Amino acid sequence: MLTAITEAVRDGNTYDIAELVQSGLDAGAKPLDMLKAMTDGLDQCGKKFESGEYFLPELLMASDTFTNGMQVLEPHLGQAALGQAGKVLLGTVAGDVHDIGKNLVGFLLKSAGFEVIDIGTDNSTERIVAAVKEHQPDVLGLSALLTTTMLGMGDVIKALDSAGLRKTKVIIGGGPVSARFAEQIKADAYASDAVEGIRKIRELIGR
Ligand code: B1M
Repeated sequence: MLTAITEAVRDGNTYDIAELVQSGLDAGAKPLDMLKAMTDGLDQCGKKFESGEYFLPELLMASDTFTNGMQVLEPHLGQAALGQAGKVLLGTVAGDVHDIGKNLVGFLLKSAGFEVIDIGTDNSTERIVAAVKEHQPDVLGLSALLTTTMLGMGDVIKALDSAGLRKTKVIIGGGPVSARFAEQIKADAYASDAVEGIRKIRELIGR
């Protein structure tokens, strides 16, 4: 059944995914295993895109399928008392519309009791700095999936420094970024996946 879920996301089967996820839940599958099966589908779709077997429409269909599946799965990922764990502002940097990883981090943070302010995708440095000023989050989480857009993360950190806003800690994540890159741009933390992201955010806040 997990394989069927992975294949449905990979092949952009937007129609059957909700039923597949519901059947998995009914059969007692663990929600986190189903989440992994869905993200594996996106990964496989990405590899096929890279090898030239799939094209942009297939990427879009896979992404829509993932979103449809999440609508069924999200309520089962658990919910702790909202806002008690801390406040996190999330967004992707300028030029980047990939939001599935960011959304996943957001889902898990909310489930763990964090207040999440999601400013969406393709945010200019100025917009991110203004949002930090307005919301005063404990942590700013930035996501980038392109080797070109990841450079915008460094710009955001420099701008936060200049505005005297580094009381807010910065964590970065996304396919092309790494712990080394985080160090280079002076981010406070890097996470390779959403679960590690939640752990690192907890460490940054010290709660
Ligand atoms: Co695009 N895309 N895409 N894409 N896409 C990639 C990223 C790519 C690797 C595909 C490939 O070539 N193999 C490639 C990037 C190459 C590069 O720069 N090195 C690529 C490209 C080239 C492009 C376009 C340029 C294609 C084109 O137009 N020719 C274009 C750019 C658009 C733009 O942003 N300006 C584009 C467009 C798209 C779609 C819109 C079609 C769609 C995105 C839809 C959406 O997000 N709403 C899409 C998709 C779906 C993908 C792939 C297939 C899947 C990405 C994904 O959602 N993965 C991707 C290939 C791949 O990644 N294998 C690909 C699942 C998600 C859960 O993983 O976001 O990495 P990810 O998040 C992970 C971790 O990175 C981490 O946690 C998550 C796991 O738990 N994480 C964080 C992420 N953010 C975090 C933040 C944290 C902590 C952890 O703290 C704050």
